[in-house]
Amino acid sequence: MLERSALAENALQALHDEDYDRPFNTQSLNHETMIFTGGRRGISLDGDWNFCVDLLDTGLRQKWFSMLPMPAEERAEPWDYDPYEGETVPVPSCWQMLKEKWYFFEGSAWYTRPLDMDGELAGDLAGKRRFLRVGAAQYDCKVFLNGEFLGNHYGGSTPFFCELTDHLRPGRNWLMLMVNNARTLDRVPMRNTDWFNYGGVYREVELYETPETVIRDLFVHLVPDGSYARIRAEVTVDGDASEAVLEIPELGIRQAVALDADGRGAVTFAALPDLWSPDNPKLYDVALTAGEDRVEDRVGFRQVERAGDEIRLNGKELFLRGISVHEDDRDTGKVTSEADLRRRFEHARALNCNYLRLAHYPHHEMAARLADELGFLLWEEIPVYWAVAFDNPATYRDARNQLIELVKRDRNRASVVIWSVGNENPDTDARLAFMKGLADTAKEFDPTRLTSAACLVNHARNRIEDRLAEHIDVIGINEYYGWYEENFEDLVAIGRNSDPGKPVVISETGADGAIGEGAPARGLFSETYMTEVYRRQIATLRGLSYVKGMSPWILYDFRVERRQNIFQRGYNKKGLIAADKTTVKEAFDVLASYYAERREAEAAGEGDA
Ligand code: GCB
Repeated sequence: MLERSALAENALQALHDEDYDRPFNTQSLNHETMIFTGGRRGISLDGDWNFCVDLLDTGLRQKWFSMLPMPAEERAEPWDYDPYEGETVPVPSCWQMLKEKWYFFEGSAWYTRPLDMDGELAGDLAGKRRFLRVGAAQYDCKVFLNGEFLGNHYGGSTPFFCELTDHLRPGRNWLMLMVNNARTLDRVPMRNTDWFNYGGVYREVELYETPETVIRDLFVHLVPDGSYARIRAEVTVDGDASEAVLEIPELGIRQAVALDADGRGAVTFAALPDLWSPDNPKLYDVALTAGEDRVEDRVGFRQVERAGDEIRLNGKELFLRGISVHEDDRDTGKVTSEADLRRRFEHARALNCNYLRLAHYPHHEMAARLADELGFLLWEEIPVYWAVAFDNPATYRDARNQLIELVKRDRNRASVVIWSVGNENPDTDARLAFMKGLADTAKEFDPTRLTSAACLVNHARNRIEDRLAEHIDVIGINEYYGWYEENFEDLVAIGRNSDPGKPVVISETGADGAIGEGAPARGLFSETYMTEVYRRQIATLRGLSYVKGMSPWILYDFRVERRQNIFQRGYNKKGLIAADKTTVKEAFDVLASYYAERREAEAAGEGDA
C-alpha cells in the first residue's frame, strides 16, 4: 500500500490530468469480440446493481474501479464513493426514468455487482470460457473486473461481449461498468437528434459459459440466385476445431463445414425450403456444432432483391405498407419487453402493415425475432443521423462497427430486408465517402439484403437528388409536405420531375396531432389537420409508380427534449397513437384504409405482393 504522502501526490496529479480517460477509450469490445448466442443459456445478471452518477468523471480520475472492498477503518485514504454500498438501481433501466433528479443527467454513471463463482455462477473455472454480454448500454461502456480494466465499447444500441475467462477467480468477484451518455462531436449520433438521450444499461446483461472452442458466428441464408434451391452457411469458430457440422433436421440436412486455420468455413448445398414471407412466416430449426460447442437458431429462407424500380420478395413485386417506430416508452424509456413489442406488432397489424421501419438505431433483437415469427418485414438502421463528423476517421470506425454489430446480430432474421446506413445527412463529399463506405460494408457482411438511407430532395429543383442514391438499392425519402414544407404542390412536382430508376420508399411523412385537454381544434398541431395531411399525402403518393412503400412518421408519440411548445411538452406528437400506446388518433384509420385497399388489390392480383 502506498504511503499517505505518495497518495496525496497521486491525488494532486489526478486533479490536473485531463487525459484521464484516454487509456480506457480503446473500443476493444467490438464486432470482432462477439460470440454467437442463439441456443445458449445465459445466466442473467439483471436485477439490482449499485449505482452512482458521476458528472465530473471522478470515478475514472480517482480510479474508483481499483478500490477493492475494504472495511472503512482500514482505508488509507478517504473514498469519495464506495462502489460496494449505497444506492442501487435495476438493470435494465434508463436512469432518467428512475428519479426526477436524473431526468436530464448526461454523463458517466457507475454500476457495480458481485459475481459469485461459488454461488449462482458455480462451475469449474478450468476448461471453460466465460463471456459477459451487455444487450446495450448508452453510449460508451467501460468494463472492469476485480479492479482490472477489461475493455470498452462505443455505440448505444448494439450488444457487446467481454471475455472474463482469465480474470475470474473462485469465490466473489466484482464487476463494474461505467456508462457514459454524453453527446459529443465524435459520436454516432453526434449532439443533436429528435429523440431523447436516455442513458444507462437498458438491455439485459448475461454471462455465457462455453467450452474452450467457441462458435463466434453463424450466418445461414438462401443463396439469392433465383433458384430458391440452395442454402449457404458461413461459420467462424474460435478454438481447436477443423470442422463444424450444420444441421437443419426438417430439411434432412447434415453438412460438414471445413474450417481453415482461422476457424472460418463456408458451405453451400442444395435444399428446397418452404419460403418465408409475411403470409407464410415459416422458420426452420438450425444447429451448428463445433468441438464441444453447439448453437441453435430459427431461420426463415427467402430472397429479397431489387429489379429496376421494383422490390421483390421471392420473385414477386412488393409494396411496403409500413410504419416507423422508435424504441421509446413513457414509463421505461428505451427498456422494452416482449409484451411491449407484441403490442407494437398488433398495432401494425391493425394498420394493415406488412413492414416496419425500426428508426433510428438498432432496436432490441427481440423485435426482429418476433417479426420473423409474426410475418413482418423490417428496415433496420444505425444512428448516422443529421450532422455527424463525416471527416473524422474515428467516427467512421465507430459507425462501421455499429453497423457490423447490428448485421452480425440480425442477419439470420428473414424479416430484415433493408439495412439503412443513415438519415437526412447533407450531401457533402465527406458524407458521400462515409456513407458509401457504410453501404459497401453492409453488402460485404451481408450480400443478401438491400441497402438504403433517408436521402435528400433538392428543394430548389423539386427533384429527388442525392449522390448517395447511386450507392444504395432503395432510396428512402423523408418528406413533410403539409407540415415543414408548406407548398403541397411541390410534392406533385417532385413526382413529375424525378426519375430515380430505383425503388423509392417514403421513409417518413406526417404531422403532429395533439389530443386531449388543451389540444387545438384546427390548424397546426390539431388532430384534424394531421388527418388532412395523411389524406393529401396518400392521394399524391399513390400516383407515383416508383414509390414502392412508405413508413409514415410514426406509430407512437415519443419523448424528446427539443419539442417544448404547449402542444408538445417534451413529446414529438406525430404518433398515430398517443404516448400511452393506447389512444388511437383519427389519422390511424386513414392510413389503415389505404393499406387495406392496397392489400386487397394485391390479393386480387392487380398489383404487388
Ligand atoms: C425527421 C427525422 C425524425 C424526426 C421527424 C420530425 O425528418 O428523421 O427523426 O423526428 O423528422 O418529426 O421532425
